[in-house]
Amino acid sequence: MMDRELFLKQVKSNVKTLYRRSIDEASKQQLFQGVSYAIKDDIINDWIATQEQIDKQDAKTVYYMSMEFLIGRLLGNNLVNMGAYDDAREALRTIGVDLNAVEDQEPDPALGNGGLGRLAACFLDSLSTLGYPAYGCGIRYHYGMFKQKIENGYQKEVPDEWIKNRYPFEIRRDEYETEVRFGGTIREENDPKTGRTHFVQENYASVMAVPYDLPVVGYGNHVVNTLRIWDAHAKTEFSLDDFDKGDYRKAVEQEYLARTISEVLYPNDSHYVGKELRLKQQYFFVSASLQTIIKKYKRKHRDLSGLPDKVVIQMNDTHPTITVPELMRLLVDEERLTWDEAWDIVSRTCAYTNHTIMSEALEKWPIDLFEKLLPRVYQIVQEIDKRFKEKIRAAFPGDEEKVKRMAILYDGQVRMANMAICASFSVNGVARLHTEILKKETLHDFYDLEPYKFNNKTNGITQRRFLLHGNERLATWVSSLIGPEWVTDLSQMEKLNAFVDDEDKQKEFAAIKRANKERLAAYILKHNHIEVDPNSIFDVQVKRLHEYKRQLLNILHIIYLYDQIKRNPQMRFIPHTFIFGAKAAAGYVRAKETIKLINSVAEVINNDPTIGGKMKVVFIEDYRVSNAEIIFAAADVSEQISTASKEASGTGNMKMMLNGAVTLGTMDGANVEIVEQVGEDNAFIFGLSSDEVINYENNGGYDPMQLYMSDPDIRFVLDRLVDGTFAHGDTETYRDLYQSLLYGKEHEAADPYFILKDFKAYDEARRRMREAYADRPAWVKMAMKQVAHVGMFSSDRTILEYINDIWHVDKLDPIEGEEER
Ligand code: NBG
Repeated sequence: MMDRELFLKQVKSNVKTLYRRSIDEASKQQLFQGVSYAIKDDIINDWIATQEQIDKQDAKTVYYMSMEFLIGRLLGNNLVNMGAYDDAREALRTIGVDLNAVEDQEPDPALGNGGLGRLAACFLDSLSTLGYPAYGCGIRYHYGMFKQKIENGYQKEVPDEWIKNRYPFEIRRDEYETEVRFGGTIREENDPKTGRTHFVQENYASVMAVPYDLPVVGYGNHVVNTLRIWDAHAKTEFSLDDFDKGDYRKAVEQEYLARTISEVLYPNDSHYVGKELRLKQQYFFVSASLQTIIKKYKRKHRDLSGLPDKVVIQMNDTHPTITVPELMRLLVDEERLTWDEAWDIVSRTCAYTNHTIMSEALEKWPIDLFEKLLPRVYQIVQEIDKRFKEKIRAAFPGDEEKVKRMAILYDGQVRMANMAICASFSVNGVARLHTEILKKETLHDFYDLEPYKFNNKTNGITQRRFLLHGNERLATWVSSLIGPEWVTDLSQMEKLNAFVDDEDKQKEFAAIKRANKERLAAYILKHNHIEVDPNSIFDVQVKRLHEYKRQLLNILHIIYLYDQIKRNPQMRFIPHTFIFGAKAAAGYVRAKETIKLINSVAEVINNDPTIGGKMKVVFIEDYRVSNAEIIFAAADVSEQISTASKEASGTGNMKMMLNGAVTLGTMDGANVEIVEQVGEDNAFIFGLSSDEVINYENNGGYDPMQLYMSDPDIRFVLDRLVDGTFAHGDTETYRDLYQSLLYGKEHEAADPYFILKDFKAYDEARRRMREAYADRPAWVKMAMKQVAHVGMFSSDRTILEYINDIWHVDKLDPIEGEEER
């Protein structure tokens, strides 16, 4: 319970000391800062208590290494988890301040692209809520994910300077500043103590890594873990020393390095770009984190062989895989362990999560670049590679093809996934189907060699943000029926099954959805100036824009439906609002063309008086965590239509389900498990199976041109791309999309994501969905069942599986709150 008087007093005093203003004079931003500092005070007390407890228990700790943490706004989330949201809102109301408006002042810390980064944030929330000691380790990008503006239908990227107004929840920890070294040369010298050769890096450029800590507040348990993000600083201001010695170039270089490393997040999702700066970012945050981990361990322990009992490092995709050789380097070069001693530690400490089978996302660094930037680390990679090849040869004598496929160094490249698997004691996929594909296809050789490493951890999401905070109406209603336990135990939701046939409850549920649809309609009216009908079906596809996610299939089908309505004005058709939200990587041309197409189709349809408002198409600008919460709460239909086998898991699918949206999708990623939970009758499934897709990919046999020739509907839709209908008469705007579906390119098959192949099945599924929606009570019941069966998709469940199967860390003893302390 919060002392409201005291809270208001603090807010007032903060505004006064920070800005020399009274509450009445304060701007909204100043109020946001004042309120945030007021609750930060409480957070810090719990934060200190938690860290003391970890220390006292000498508890084994999880280090979640990730280049991305898409945490989203913290004020509301922290208040919710501290159980202080209602009190804060009421207190502020008494002085005429609306908490929602204050929350809206917070920049959305977008230190991630999409699912992978958001998953990391959900995991931290669950770790704190479940009471396990953990650190998130990442980068303090000065510019996070860009802000998206739509101009003339095209995406425009605008820099997102999230720390411009100072970010109230972070704390700079100068005392943990750490040096990270790049480049230079390696000198070998004899170590008289051990008689072994010792390696010394010289003439390097160094950067200082300065950590900023963000609190990760657990729900109702006073546990506060740390998200530590590293910022790069120049070693000395412009080093006069070097300047005097005539090493002007190096001094400039170090200064430049420091300014660029933590500057900006690469805006690619499931698609890697082999830029040198990205490798620098990876080494930068990994080296700084590892150095601190070892220092911390050594405060209590002398024998490094015990490290795996106190530390477990989870590598979030291959991005932090440099952990493997860097930890070897620290143990061998700095701590003077033998290779075998060091390898034993590394391979009992590191675990790896794979998040995609898409080949363009697999990181491979050119050897020359790698060696030049990290000369000593490269020597270590060579040794790891050599020993790994010996191991493969011993297991599969004579199979040199296998050795080539599995090697870490091959064809002038360092293959990061191979190194991650070779060194990790655990390799996991993120949904059952995904893990099976890894074992059978993508990573089959590795599975053959060490099957015991492989395991599945189906993703999850935090219900604290995506229901309790994002959909207050539904959250309150659920608690009134089954009590509040679902907040920390989502399996409780199954109790809702007792109410799905209750007509009164159905009505209440429908009214809540309706109110949330009105909230989204208001948002759309304000931001898009489009009026949408809350009685219409809200059919939603929000996620990163990627060809494999097939937003193109969705919009092509909308073109088809639009034509149907125009041709048959009397056709019975429930008003339908198609809602998109998606950012495209800045350099991803085809993704950007798709955004333009969606906006152009929207413009034509929304302004066509002849269809009587039966259809509306809305592209929500700048899709991000904060507006996602509003969108999920209002969704009727959850579009999860990726080409089967391509979406490793998906997590938007779970967030929609949690908010009572029905899945319309392919048997891909976690959709498979969603359908299993909710039952086939309560989802609309269509399209090729992953086996069929993989079979076509391996053996050929799919010819989109033949579909185009034989199916008039498909031909009709495709021709609209190049007849100017959606481009003010211009026939070239969408030529590339058209070509990609029918002809492909030199190294690219035509329609590689099987859009035309699945078109008819998609049409059929959408028809079934519309018919189901027409039966209102049946639909509401189906929507209620989504919530009732969402239990397993909490990230709490996922984290408990990581703990039991991979991490083996113990829960902290209870942390006492301020009153008890
Ligand atoms: C993404 C997958 C998603 C998955 C998230 C989180 C990458 C590399 N992968 O399907 O595409 O839900 O990871 O696991 O971003």
